[in-house]
Amino acid sequence: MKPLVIVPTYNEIENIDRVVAELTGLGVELLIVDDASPDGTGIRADEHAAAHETVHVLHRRGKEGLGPAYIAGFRWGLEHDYTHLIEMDADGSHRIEDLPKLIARAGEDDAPGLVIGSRWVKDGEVENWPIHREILSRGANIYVRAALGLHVGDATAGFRVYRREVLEAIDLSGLDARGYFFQIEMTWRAAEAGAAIVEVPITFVERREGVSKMGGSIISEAFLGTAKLAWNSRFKR
Ligand SMILES: Nc1nc2c(ncn2[C@@H]2O[C@H](COP(=O)(O)OP(=O)(O)OP(=O)(O)O)[C@@H](O)[C@H]2O)c(=O)[nH]1
Ligand SMILES: [Mg+2]
Repeated sequence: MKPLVIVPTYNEIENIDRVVAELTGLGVELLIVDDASPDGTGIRADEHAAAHETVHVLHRRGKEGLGPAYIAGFRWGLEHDYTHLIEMDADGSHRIEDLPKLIARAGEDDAPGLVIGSRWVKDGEVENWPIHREILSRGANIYVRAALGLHVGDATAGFRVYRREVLEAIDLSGLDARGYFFQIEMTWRAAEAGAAIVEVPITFVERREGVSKMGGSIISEAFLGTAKLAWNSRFKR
C-alpha cells in the first residue's frame, strides 16, 4: 500500500504547520493543493516541501473550489505510483487519529474501492458543531439517500480513501462541482463504477482556526446537483 493524502488549502496559514506535522509524523506522504492563498499558505507549503521529501505541493492559479482542487490532486496522484488517494481537510476537522483507521480499512482483504470517514453511522460523532450545521448535514444526507438511492450514511463527508482503480474508472473531466456536491457526485460515480463503499465512524471536530470557505451557493449547488443527477439517472438511459 502506498497512500497519498491530498490536502486542499485556501487561506489555512493557521493550520498548515499542524496538518503537515501530523501527517509527516504518521509517515504518510501528502500533497497540498493550494489555490494561490493570499495569506501565504502556498509559500509555507513550499517551505515544508523543501524540508521533507514526503511533502509535495501543487499550486493553482486562484480559488476555484474544493472539487477542482481535488481533481488536480487526484490526477497528480494517478500520474505517480500511489495505490490509494485520500481526501483530508486542513482545518483540523478530520482528526489525525482517525486516519490510520481509514487506511487500515482500505487495506483489508475485501479491498473496498471507497472508504468514507463517516459522521452519520453508529459511533460516528461531531464535536462542537452548532445544531443548525448538524441538521443541515443530516438533512442533506437523508435527501441524497432518497434522491439517489445510495446506501451511504454520510455522502457529503470529505474524509475518504479511494483505491486508485476507482478513480481511474471515473471520468474526472466530467465533474465540475465545487463544494459538497463534489463529494456526493464522487460517491455516486464510485458506486456506478462498481466500487464497494464502506463507512468507518469518525469524530468530526468543528474548525478551531481560520474561516470557512463554504457559502450558501455551495448548498444550492448540492441541492440542485443531486436533483439533476437523480433525474438523469432515472430518465436518460
Ligand atoms: N485549494 C482549495 N482548497 C479549498 C477551497 N475551498 C476550501 N478549501 C479547503 O478545503 C477544506 C475544507 O474547506 P472548509 O472551508 O473547511 O469547509 P467546511 O469544512 O465545510 O467549513 P467549516 O465547517 O467552516 O470548516 C479546507 O482545507 C479548505 O482550506 C478552494 O477553493 N481551493
Ligand atoms: Mg472545515
